[in-house]
Amino acid sequence: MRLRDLESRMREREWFHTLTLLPGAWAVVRVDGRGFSRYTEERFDKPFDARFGDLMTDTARTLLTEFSGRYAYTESDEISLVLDPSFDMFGREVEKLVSIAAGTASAAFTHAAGEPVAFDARVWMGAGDADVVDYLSWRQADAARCSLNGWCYWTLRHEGRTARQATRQLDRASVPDKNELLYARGINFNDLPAWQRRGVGLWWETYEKTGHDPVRGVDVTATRRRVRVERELPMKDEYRTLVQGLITA
Ligand SMILES: Nc1nc2c(ncn2[C@@H]2O[C@H](COP(=O)(O)OP(=O)(O)O)[C@@H](O)[C@H]2O)c(=O)[nH]1
Ligand SMILES: [Mg+2]
Repeated sequence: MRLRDLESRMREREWFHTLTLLPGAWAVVRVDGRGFSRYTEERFDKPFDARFGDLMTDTARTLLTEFSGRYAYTESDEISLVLDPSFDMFGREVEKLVSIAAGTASAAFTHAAGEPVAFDARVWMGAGDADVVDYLSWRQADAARCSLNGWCYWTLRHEGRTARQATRQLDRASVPDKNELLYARGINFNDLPAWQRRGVGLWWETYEKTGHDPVRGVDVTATRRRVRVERELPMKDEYRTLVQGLITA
């Protein structure tokens, strides 16, 4: 068999290689920590741990930077990275995008935590900016739901309930019931830190940097960009307005 034939026959079986993001579509890559329920169990405070939150935020910052993303959002053990329609790294190949996103997140978190962890990655595509706003609202609603649930679950566990008892009690509870459960124990859910209830958003902002030009002997200002990390995100319609502005800017 000629080597050239073998080469092309083998290349053909890299079947998914031709799969690309739809031209002109918005995309979101979402990475999620693999087996983080077990990983976080003995290492971090339940339900929320500021150091864990910082590790996720730093990982989100790395993704935003490496992929020149438009916006990144993190809650719990997941990060959503918004890529605008003109994104053109790796020829928009899906295999490259998901593998490098998962690899980058895994490396960044592992490096900062000093212990190996892995993230998976998936791609979501949006037809327009309204779709992206819906996507981001969806993830923020998930953050709120998981946060309330997590607080209730760990409050019950810390009181001595078993995992099964706590889960069973919460299965039957409505959202007002859950708020009440916490309130009766002196916890006002709405007063808990915003990053725990609403997640954390990261985006690029520009700022003026003043420096001195020693040759001309004058002060000069230059426009630079940096990552803004917002731990006090608004919610619902206000959040939709914020992200709408960020992605259409
Ligand atoms: N201790 C702790 N755990 C967290 C924190 N944030 C997220 N987690 C846990 O991360 C897990 C994420 O859920 P999920 O992705 O469904 O579980 P997985 O499949 O085991 O990764 C949940 O069990 C959360 O309790 C945190 O701040 N502290
Ligand atoms: Mg996970």
